[in-house]
Amino acid sequence: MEELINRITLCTERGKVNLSSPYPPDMKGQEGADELTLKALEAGLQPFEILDACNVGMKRIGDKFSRNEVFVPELLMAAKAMQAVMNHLKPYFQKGIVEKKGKFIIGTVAGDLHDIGKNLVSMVVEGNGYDVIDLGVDVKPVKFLDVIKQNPDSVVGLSALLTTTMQNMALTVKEIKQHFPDIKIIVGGAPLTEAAAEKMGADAYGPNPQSAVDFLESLRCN
Ligand code: B1M
Repeated sequence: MEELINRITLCTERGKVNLSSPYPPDMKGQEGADELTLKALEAGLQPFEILDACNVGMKRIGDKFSRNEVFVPELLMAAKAMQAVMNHLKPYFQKGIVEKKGKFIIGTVAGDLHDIGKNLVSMVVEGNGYDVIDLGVDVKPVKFLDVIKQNPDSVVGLSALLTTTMQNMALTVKEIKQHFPDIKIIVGGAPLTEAAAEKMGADAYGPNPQSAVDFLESLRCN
């Protein structure tokens, strides 16, 4: 089991998508994130354990990027490998409940193209019985306002991965609260903190996908 986990971490870090992928050249002919995830699930590993393995790989490649040891193409390949893993995990996060508990609008804020974390939050929230309206990446405040207008009974989730786009997140929160003061907003993403979330006027900070579910559930109790 540990060997499988380590290989999934390595494939995510190195951007090894599947067996037929020629990248990276030194891993040509080896199984990739795609096949190893299937094997891990068959062996009984839990989807969240597999996800943790990928997050370790993403952290490693991110740290290398910070040290200028790799560049954007390597990050893109790592994201592709992680996507291959998520394709297999999606059904596990989505299966189950049929009756919808409420609506959740989510998007990565303007200027930010990172969507892996946001997609995970979408999957987990959907899997917990909510209707998810995923607006994608680089979502301008006006788009959020349009969709909230059509779905006034929703809760909103904002994701940001860049310290620079946290400013756009703050602006988005401000715009939403100005037009729809009763709409509840949860914000998340690597550069966020509880304090930053509070400062921008969000109702909650989510360090991980489960925290978004917990927030939604807490609103149902009130
Ligand atoms: Co970018 N990137 N990237 N990148 N990238 C980071 C974020 C960075 C930390 C790398 C680094 O320097 N070490 C750095 C940001 C530095 C900073 O701002 N402080 C960075 C940079 C600089 C950039 C570019 C500017 C690089 C360039 O072009 N020179 C550029 C910006 C593009 C843009 O957005 N305008 C860029 C581009 C890219 C790629 C496109 C190549 C690719 C993204 C592909 C994609 O998303 N489809 C990419 C990647 C892959 C990364 C790293 C390596 C991995 C991000 C990731 O997916 N993590 C990242 C380094 C790192 O994070 N260590 C990095 C895994 C994911 C599951 O985690 O998204 O944090 P995360 O989500 C978590 C939680 O945060 C939380 O739940 C998730 C699961 O636990 N969460 C929420 C997230 N949203 C939530 C919302 C919630 C609740 C919880 O409620 C609503």
